[in-house]
Amino acid sequence: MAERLSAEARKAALLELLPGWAETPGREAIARTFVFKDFNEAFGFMTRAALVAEKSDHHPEWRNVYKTVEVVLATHDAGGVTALDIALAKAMNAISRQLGVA
Ligand code: H2B
Repeated sequence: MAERLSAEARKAALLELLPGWAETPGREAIARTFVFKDFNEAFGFMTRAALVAEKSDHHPEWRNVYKTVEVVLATHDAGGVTALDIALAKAMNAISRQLGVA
């Protein structure tokens, strides 16, 4: 199983995920809100991210309202943030950039 990152390791990893990702207050998790052009792009992002998530057997907590997608990443089996969350966050950043989000 992936190792839960220490607070220091989490902070260091977050620096590589800028802009956008931050610690979730009161919980060992990281979060980012993506805002797209419209629902079509938001759902396109979710579709592509879902394929990455399923392939790696690591799944996001997320919520979509129209063109906004709120994502929280944590490794439930480990009770915190692991390299799996950092990898999924990086993949989501890359997908969002391809869709024109900074
Ligand atoms: N996703 C996330 N975010 N955390 C997990 O601990 C997790 C998961 N565990 N997806 C996986 C599925 C596990 O339940 C299966 C059995 O591999």
